[in-house]
Amino acid sequence: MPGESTPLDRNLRTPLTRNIHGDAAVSLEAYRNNGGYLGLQRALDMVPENITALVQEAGLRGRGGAGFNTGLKWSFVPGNDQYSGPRYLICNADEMEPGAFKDRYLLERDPHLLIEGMLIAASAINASTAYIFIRGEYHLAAQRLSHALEEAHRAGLLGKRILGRDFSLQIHVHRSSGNYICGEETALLNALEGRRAIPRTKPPFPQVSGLWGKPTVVNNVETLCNLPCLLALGADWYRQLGREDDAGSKLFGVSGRVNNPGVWELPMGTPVREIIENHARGMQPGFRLRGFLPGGGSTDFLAPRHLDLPMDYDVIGKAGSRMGTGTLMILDDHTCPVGLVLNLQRFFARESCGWCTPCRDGLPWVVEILERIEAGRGEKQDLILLRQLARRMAPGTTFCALAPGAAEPLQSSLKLFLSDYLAHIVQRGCPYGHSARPQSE
Ligand code: L3W
Repeated sequence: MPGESTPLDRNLRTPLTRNIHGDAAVSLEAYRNNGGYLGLQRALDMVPENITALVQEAGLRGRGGAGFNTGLKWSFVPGNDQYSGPRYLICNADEMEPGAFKDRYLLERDPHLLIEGMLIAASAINASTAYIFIRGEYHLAAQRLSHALEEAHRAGLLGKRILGRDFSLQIHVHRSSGNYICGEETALLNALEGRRAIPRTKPPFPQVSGLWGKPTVVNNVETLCNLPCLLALGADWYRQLGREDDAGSKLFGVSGRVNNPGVWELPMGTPVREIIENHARGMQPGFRLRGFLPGGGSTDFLAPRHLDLPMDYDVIGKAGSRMGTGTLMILDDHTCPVGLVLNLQRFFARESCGWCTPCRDGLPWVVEILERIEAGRGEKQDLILLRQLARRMAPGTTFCALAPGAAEPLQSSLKLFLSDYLAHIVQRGCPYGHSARPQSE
């Protein structure tokens, strides 16, 4: 039984990956033998409001990209004194941000960590039904999750009267049909209800009116995976894991021309340089770093002068970008920045749900202009047009963050790599020897 779990060590620095030692999924037995389900036991000894207060005090911020305080989000769900109907918990496992591969790591290798995290979150918001909305292409993760859910059911950790308490939870796995927009929380709700996946107006926020109009919390995989150890070891322990203002540890990833691309659990606030040099083992021989996207494809480029910044939500925000998913994409000196931005814009244009004009019409227009520039048919006027289009996709012009996110690498590349754009126009071709084929060819 979980009551027999070994207590967790307060010196633990890697609560997210402590069970992971290879490619295989951690079994329920191995999970329990390493302190699994102690966090749930602690949560079930608390009143729901106190779980929420503890998580808020710990400073856990949403790991999906926005960094909203998790406990604060839960606190908006109406309590039993205000509302007696159903409440829902949804795990957003629709990981599709370009360059992001952190949630898949947790889903495939330690599914019980997520299940325990969901049990804790559900007990805090009084939900008895939960969904894992998982990216359609994540076949192995869905298979391993389903197996882990069966194991948990058989062990009495899911279903009715969990651990003999007045708490029940069913978790359903919903496989997405595979569209980036489904990861936006309100489009996700529409998709789950069987509707067209378009974002809803906020407010009302899902915490008040979500799935089928009922109070709903949508949390990212990594966010939920933070909960078991946070509950077991407390808010003070959790806060001191971070090196700067932000609390906890974080999965940071690196892709690009580095020697060791991958994903690692490190203290929140680890400097960018340390992630790239110590963990990704630096740039490949003959390649120099020209810039990086700190948190996936929908963040602003930062420059080499930003390498000593800590990966901390507010610090990266003040530097003019966002920490987003914490998965860095590196631009090297042999890769055409215009081509890289074009590749990202093609993705965002293709994934637009078509609901808002700046996104539906603006993004294909951006793609057309970038293709022209990359193919050596661009004019200086095109740069003015690109800046105008980026401004028209600013936050507040659309229902969701897709187009504003797409505008970030575009606008920042026009500042940081302007000379590259100009070289394409003046030389009538890509200085890196790339040639952009229109998508239609
Ligand atoms: C109550 C308020 N709740 C905000 C809640 C809201 C949501 C969370 C974050 O986009 C970002 C986006 C992508 N009262 C509230 C409130 N909330 N204000 O807080 O909300 P928000 O609107 O700041 O962000 P969002 O629309 O959820 C998330 C960026 O993440 N991103 C994308 C990642 C993509 C994936 C993926 O593929 N799965 O992770 C990367 O940077 O651009 O900016 O729950 O309800 N006043």
